[in-house]
Amino acid sequence: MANLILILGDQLSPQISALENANPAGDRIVMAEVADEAGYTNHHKKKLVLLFSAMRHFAEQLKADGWRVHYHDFAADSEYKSLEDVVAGQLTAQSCERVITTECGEWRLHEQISQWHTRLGVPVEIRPDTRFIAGKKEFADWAEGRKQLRMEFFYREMRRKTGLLMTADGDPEGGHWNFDADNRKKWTGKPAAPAPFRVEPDDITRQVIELVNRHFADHFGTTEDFHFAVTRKDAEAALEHFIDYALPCFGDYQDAISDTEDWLFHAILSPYINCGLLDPLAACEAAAQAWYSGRAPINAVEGFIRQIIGWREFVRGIYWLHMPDYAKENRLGNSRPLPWLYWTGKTHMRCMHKAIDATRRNAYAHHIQRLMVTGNFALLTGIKPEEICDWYLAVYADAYDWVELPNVLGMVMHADGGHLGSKPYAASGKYIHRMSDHCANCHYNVNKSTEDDACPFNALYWHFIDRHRDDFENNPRMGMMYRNWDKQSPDRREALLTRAEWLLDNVENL
Ligand code: FAD
Ligand code: DLZ
Repeated sequence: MANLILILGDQLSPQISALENANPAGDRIVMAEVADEAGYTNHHKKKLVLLFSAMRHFAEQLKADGWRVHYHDFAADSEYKSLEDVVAGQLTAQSCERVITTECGEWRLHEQISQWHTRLGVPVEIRPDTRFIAGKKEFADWAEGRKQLRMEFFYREMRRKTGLLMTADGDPEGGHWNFDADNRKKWTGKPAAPAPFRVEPDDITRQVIELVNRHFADHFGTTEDFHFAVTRKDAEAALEHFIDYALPCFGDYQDAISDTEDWLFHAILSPYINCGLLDPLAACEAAAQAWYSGRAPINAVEGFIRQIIGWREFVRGIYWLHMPDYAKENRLGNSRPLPWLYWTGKTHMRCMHKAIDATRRNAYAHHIQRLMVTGNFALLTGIKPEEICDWYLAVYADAYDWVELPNVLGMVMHADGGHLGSKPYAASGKYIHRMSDHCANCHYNVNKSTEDDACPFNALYWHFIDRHRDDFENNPRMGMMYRNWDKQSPDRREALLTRAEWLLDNVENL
């Protein structure tokens, strides 16, 4: 029986479960660039180039390895608009009797594929995505009966399961599970941040850049200076580059923000890990090896591994545990539309401008920019979760619903009531000042709160605290904030709230 094997744009791994036990001589692989997937959000142009080029390279590799591959190139006037259209067309053309695929990462597409057996009239086998360390059921079993789900405890399970940074006696290497306390240094320019890994576009990538510039001209961002890896070999070289040049300082400066450096000591591996070019476990094993051989300190290596087998696995677990209702959560009752400045970066707030401008140029901003700058601003100004989620889904090369949604709706917006953090990550300008050198170059003064030139984050922070008293006053981790707020004089509180109201009324012109 010949099978039609569908490989999605974020499943570019020869180990993908859909290919297990497949027969290169009889089965047919389908991969497709289609308008529905390229257009369900305003994907950054570099994300489109990355995916289409990586898909094309992967298809070429499969063919070279002896597979029969039907690859559907994007064409604006194609009659095949959706993955279903392409699969239906190939079922007829190839007289295959069954579709095999690996579970996809988005509820939207998952719902569609779940209906295919009736819509297409053939059996559709959906296999688990074994690139993740914890299966969906495993996470649900772990979550079952727990009053609160905390990443840290889940992470320890994942350490035990993988054996990463574990001693033979079953203890964490270095005597602690977590070295985060060492990971909060401000970066003052030294040591110099390494140049990011670069791959110059080959013929395939250049063709895709042309295609994206022609057909997706109105999408966010730019294709200029595209230098992402688009093959497994180059993604593995990017991992080596990170281990050699950035990992040693990754921990120390993990929370730092720079006015001049876009990438600092971050891995810049999420675009590859998420689309299948790089195996997450292999990345962790390479980092662990760097510690065992004395090439990187434990706070860096543990921090990196925690991001992948802890946070990354945890957010995926939360997504599948709570979808589809999760996407509709708005526990803080936000109603503000997304300010246009998120698309233009036109604002005098230096940190916001820099984070959005880097996002526009690179389809990348590091975690603290996403969380404490653009995220913090969205939280404090009360932007509708669905609108800020759609922005994050569009603008980053690593964005897929399963990972973006819990990070934004949960971690940033606290709209799910706190699955991703026991308190919101709300912060005033002081935090940004402590972790970055933006404020010295900013139009606003971070040391002021109520004046016309005061940093907007300051008054907005207190407005957030004040308006959400009912939500957070009894949260043990927020009590101090409320005591600090209540200690201020009525005149001072009034002035802060008046300034914040003005900022909220003028949010488009800050
Ligand atoms: P590093 O900082 O070097 O971290 C190493 C790796 O850890 C990353 O490559 C990534 O695979 C993993 N990782 C770290 N933090 C997280 C996390 N919170 N969730 C999942 N994986 C994590 N990550 C995405 O992959 N896609 C997204 O769409 C996405 N959206 C985000 C939105 C917001 C508001 C926030 C606060 C975070 C988001 N993240 C997302 C998590 C994180 O910011 C990115 O994974 C990270 O910035 C990617 O860059 P890097 O490879 O240099 O990561
Ligand atoms: C994100 C994306 C884009 C932009 N284009 C395609 C595509 O043309 N074909 C495809 O198979 N996948 C694409 N993807 C990824 C999917 O939209 C979807 O996000 C993931 O497959 C979910 O796991």
